[in-house]
Amino acid sequence: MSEDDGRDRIGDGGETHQRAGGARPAMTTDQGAPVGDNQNSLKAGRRGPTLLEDHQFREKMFHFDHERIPERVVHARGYGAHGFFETYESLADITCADLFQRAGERTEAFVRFSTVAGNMGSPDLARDVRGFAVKLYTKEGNWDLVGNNIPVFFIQDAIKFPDLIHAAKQEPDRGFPQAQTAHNNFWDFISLSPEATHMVMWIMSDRAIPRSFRFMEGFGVHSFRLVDAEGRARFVKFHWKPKAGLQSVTWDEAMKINGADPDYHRRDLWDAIQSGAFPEWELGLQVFDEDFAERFPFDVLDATKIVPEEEVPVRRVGRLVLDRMVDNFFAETEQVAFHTGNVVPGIDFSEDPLLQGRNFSYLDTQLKRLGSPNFTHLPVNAPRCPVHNFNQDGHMAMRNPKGRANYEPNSWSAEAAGPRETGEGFASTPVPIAGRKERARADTFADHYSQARQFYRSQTPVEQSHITEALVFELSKVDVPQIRSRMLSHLLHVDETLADGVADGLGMPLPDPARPARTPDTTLAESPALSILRNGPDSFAGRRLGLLVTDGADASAVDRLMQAAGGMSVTVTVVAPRIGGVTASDGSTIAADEKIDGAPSVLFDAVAVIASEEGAQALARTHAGRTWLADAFAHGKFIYHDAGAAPLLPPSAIDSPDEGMFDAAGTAPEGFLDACARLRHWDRIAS
Ligand code: HDD
Repeated sequence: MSEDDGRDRIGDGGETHQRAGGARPAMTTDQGAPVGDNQNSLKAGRRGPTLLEDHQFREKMFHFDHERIPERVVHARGYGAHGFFETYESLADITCADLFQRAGERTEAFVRFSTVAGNMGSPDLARDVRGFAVKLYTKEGNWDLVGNNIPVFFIQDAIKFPDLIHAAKQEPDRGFPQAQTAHNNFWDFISLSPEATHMVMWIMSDRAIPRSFRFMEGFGVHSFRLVDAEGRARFVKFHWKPKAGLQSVTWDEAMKINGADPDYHRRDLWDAIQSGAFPEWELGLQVFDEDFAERFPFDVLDATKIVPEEEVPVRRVGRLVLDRMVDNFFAETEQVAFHTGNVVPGIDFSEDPLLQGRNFSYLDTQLKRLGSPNFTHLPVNAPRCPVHNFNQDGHMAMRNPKGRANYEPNSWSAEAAGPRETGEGFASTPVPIAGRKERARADTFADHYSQARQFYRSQTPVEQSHITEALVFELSKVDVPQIRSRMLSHLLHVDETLADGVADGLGMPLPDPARPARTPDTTLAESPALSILRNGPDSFAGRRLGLLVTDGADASAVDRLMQAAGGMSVTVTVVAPRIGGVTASDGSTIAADEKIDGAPSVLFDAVAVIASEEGAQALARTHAGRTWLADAFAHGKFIYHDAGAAPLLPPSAIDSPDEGMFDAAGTAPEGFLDACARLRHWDRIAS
């Protein structure tokens, strides 16, 4: 800063920073008055003090001081994008919902993905449920499908929700742990809530550590209703199926990714959309009638249960494409307000007590968070169809009724009278309801273990071992032995081998099994749809290859690999010892995207090393160099390397090379990338 004119300067040479002028609009205050100097407050003399009269400073600081709004009480950390939903074929036979009437119809969409427990600044790879909230701006109003990436929930009745969330978040006396369930309070609550056992299987599986939002499923969870033009209703469960297949990371990777890139999922979605690789999901419907609901051994109103896809197949009825990032994170992703109660004619609720409670909670929370009942006036929340009613006033009202009439009925002339009812809007399905007023749970909700067992037994052995390891990890952070033991007493009803494995991992004896509210059914058929590994991608497209290079690397080998990857829609990140890149064997420069210690191999789906022996030897003397391939090998990744890379290979890879290792001398890059579609060589790490 120079004393002579008080204007900001950069660089140590004292040169004035030349800001681009021309097309940039002139800066103004919020009142529109021009601002000539945005760097210096108004002072009495150059060395101050600052004058109270400085309205420009006062306005700027006032606005800054009020920038924050309360973060969401759950799902605080999220990331959103715009896109569209396209209907494949008319569904007029099952619903009169306008967006499903015409094949090819496109409906504008906004989606927000989130973690549940962590605060806004928590890392993306926490072991947690992911929110999958979709807003569809239909011609008959906004429909919000506020789902998760797991099709069941922890509790059956919304009255337990505050306790569940209190138990999952930081413990109140100490304010930690952040964004994790590995603590006493969570497992205390869970072990005292047997209804959570099915959900526990899901969150201890790799579903809770997805590789990307792009590679996870979404679920509406509850049974809803579809209603046709004649008023006939059928139950429906909603699914989002990622076209790119399912994929998760391993727990060791998750912990390391959280350090290396806490924004891993955000960055992934940003990169994909910005590069034009728009992620897609298909909307799937499981439609069933009252007869099926009666026959089905579980209550379809119980949100801790699924309807297996093998019993009611998922009909794919349209696709959701995310093709545009927000212009402003706060305005859109932070201010978007979802509400399960936002349904449109043709879609109705069921009596699920969890859904009923949600329908109350979401409006309430939006008022708290956004500060006014007028949050529907914000562009991201505003319907794209006309809105006419007599709701008025309130903070920040931008859409008040015009003219004299602000009530109904009125007898003003047609032009002045305002909107009228048509008799054709949303009609609740006239489900007959009878019963005594009581605080009770239906007997049909009493089976807490059968589907937990079905889920566990539907996993591949690798996935089963991950569930065991996750339970051991989490419960090892619980320092009250009785809580651990109580969890084991539930696991005994899920699967004895699982309970044995967890008890062994904890170094604890097995207790007696918990007394079940209903004897579990141990004969449920396995459901392959529940496994991630059985529902992986067809190709390596959309994935990221980490390519480590050193000085002296073979430029043509690098080029061949890059070409092959580009041809298969695989993104390559070039990692080098220095960000300035390396000098290849032919003297050319290979540009780097990342310096090695900022880009450990956990960030990539597969890795390759093209190096000179001297370059590799030098790198092997650093910690980042030594761990790069060692980690990739330990995580079961596919590895492509040339002869020069040898000093970087871990001893186990040299002693026992396996089918997940590809020597550039004997394999074309295309062959390696084809193999990568399997994502990992599980045999290497199967315990
Ligand atoms: Fe919820 C947010 C999904 C049960 C109360 N929920 C929220 C979000 C998602 C879900 C994805 C984030 C929306 C966004 O991105 O803005 N919630 C679920 C699912 C549930 C569920 C799939 C069970 C099937 N939720 C649930 C219950 C209650 C709530 C039982 C209360 C009775 N949820 C809320 C909330 C939140 C919320 C407090 C916090 C922020 C918000 O609504 O907008 O109202």
